[in-house]
Amino acid sequence: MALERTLSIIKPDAVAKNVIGEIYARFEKAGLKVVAAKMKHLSRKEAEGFYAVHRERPFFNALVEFMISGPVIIQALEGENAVLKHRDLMGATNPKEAAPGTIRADFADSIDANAVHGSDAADTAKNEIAYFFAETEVFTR
Ligand code: RTP
Ligand code: MG
Repeated sequence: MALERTLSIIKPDAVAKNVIGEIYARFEKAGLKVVAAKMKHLSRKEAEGFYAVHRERPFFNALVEFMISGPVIIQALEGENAVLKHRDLMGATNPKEAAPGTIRADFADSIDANAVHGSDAADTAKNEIAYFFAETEVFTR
């Protein structure tokens, strides 16, 4: 299995709960390395652009409002099978359906405020990493 990268966001609810370190520890224990990272308060335009694929969905406006409600921590993670590994750590989109021990089961309150984002495939990961990071801001480790 080749090394892969994925884009991860610790959403405003989890930043507000002060569990950034606990979430990073889960990445590290699973063998995922942080190869890029920044804290940012997204503009409406940035959030709308990032979630453009969902713009026709009924939850789009609520999603954008939530993502700009406070600062987020954005990182690129690298490891074997990183996209799937990261999604396994996150758990199901709705925390009520997330498996015990997953980030969303432990830290998320609702399907809207669900603690984390993760890319859903290798090709979307590439685009999402480029959306937030210049090539010089992503490091080989
Ligand atoms: P994410 O993109 O944030 O990692 O989450 P995901 O892949 O698990 O879920 P996705 O289908 O991509 O949806 C993006 C975010 O929109 C919100 N959502 N709300 N009310 C709803 O039915 C609904 N469905 C999705 C969630 O906050 C989800 O993370
Ligand atoms: Mg998604």
